[in-house]
Amino acid sequence: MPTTTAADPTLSADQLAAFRRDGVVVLPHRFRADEVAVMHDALDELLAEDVPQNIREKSSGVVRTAMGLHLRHEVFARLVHDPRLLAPAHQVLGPGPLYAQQVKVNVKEAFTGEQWQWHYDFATHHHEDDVPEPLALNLHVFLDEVTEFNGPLMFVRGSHRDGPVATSLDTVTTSYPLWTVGPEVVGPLAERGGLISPKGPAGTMLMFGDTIVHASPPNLSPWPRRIFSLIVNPVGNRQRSDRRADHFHHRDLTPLG
Ligand SMILES: O=C(O)CCC(=O)C(=O)O
Repeated sequence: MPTTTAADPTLSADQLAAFRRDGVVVLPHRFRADEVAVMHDALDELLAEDVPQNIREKSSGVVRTAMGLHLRHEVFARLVHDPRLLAPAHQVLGPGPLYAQQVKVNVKEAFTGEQWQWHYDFATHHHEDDVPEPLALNLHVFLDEVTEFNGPLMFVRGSHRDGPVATSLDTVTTSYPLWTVGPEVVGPLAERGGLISPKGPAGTMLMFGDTIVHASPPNLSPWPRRIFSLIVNPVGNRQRSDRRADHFHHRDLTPLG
């Protein structure tokens, strides 16, 4: 059944309150099924490419993350300007210019998709790219139905309000080095706030901030779980180090929208 797209892409007062309270807001039916199908086709083309922007799982060699997508396909070049993604981000960050910091799909293929350890995004943005403040927002769009079986994200509710917590660099567990948060920190935060694991049909959108602690388990199911992710950052909060490749943190600060 076709899904509907809200004419007004701004968040309601309740949705904004949920974002501020929990650190993540879930927006079902944000993109229509036909739009998601077009993204799927574009992604299939990109996943077939043998390029450094396609980062592969350590064990199986299948693509784990396909990056730099707005520079690789017109479908994603258009998507990063979509008001359904950007309007909620501007509600939180204000009207100032935002740039596309990172544009990717986390693939998590059936049977082989590996875990993402507990982390929050700002630890990487700060340690690797010298981003000054935890202002960036991560805007997800489910390209497949996300269920309890195919490796959904888990968020520690309210952990964004504790500010950046302690991290350490893990270069061993998966093919994607991450500044991770240890069990001694996650445990008490999760006991206090609980976990949220957003599920829903393809076309669902999530928005979460730079300091919320999150993770996802492996996908042992027979169903893939592909999620588009656009990280936006205010131009005034741009990176001060370019030591990572462009697809990890784009240098083009042209405002979106
Ligand atoms: O795709 C996942 O399961 C994890 C994604 C994630 O941690 C992120 O986008 O920051």
